[in-house]
Amino acid sequence: MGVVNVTPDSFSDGGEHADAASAVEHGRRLLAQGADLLDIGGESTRPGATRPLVAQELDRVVPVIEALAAEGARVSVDTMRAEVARAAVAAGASVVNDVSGGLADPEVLEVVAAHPHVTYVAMHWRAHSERMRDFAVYDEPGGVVEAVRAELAERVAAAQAAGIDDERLVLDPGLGFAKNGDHNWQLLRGLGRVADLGFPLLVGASRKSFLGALLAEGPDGAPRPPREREVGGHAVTAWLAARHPGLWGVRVHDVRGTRDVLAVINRLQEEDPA
Ligand code: PMM
Repeated sequence: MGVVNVTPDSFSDGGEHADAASAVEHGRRLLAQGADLLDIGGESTRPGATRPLVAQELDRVVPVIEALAAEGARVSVDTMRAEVARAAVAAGASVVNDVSGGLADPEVLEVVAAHPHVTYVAMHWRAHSERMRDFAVYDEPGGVVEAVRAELAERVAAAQAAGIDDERLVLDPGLGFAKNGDHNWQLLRGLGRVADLGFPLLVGASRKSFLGALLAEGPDGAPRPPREREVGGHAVTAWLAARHPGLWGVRVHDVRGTRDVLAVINRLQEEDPA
């Protein structure tokens, strides 16, 4: 899944593709590099971000989805809003990627239920970006892994209750969302517990700050800037692909590098000829 953020303020690529024409161009480039799916988003979920108006979000994503879907691309919309999900599906999106798993706007689940060809990605989330740091507390037994597993199971139940079939559900542990660096590493190590819920998984590690913190360098220990975290992200992809062969997807900025990683892992996993 290649990321196309049509936002002025995303932490990872903010402002790079803020107008429709450059976002469409970027989407085409990611497709040429081998993306199976393009994730189009109009709301930055960077920690501390304030939300765009619904009309702004619609203006950002709908023309980009329309253009790329018309060219045959498989498109996902990254939104927490029913109104945006509805317009995105009408414009040709076949995946709704809801980082709140239906918590921010429960009507999203109804929109997805009403369109039986649409896949729903439910991510683990606790609060909007401006407050999510306050929710990075996992004191229960089993820590972050068991909490994410249990809270995603609740989102599955909500999706099922709204009428979304299990075959259309994908779960995402939500790296960086109400999680500190240690939580992210623990979640990656414990992902098998989330996989045990029995749904395909999507993971978004690309350019996130836990990689920037790990790869900090220089005398002041400054975090590595987002665009220089790609190799770290690729290491996560390699590790996931080797340990979780049934992984549904990775949400990444560098599609070409990710394709290279997957080609190598897949080749290594081939049986030797007898
Ligand atoms: N991360 C971001 C945005 N959307 N969606 C899913 N399903 N999983 C993620 O981890 C995720 C997401 C934030 O990253 P960005 O600013 O690079 O888009």
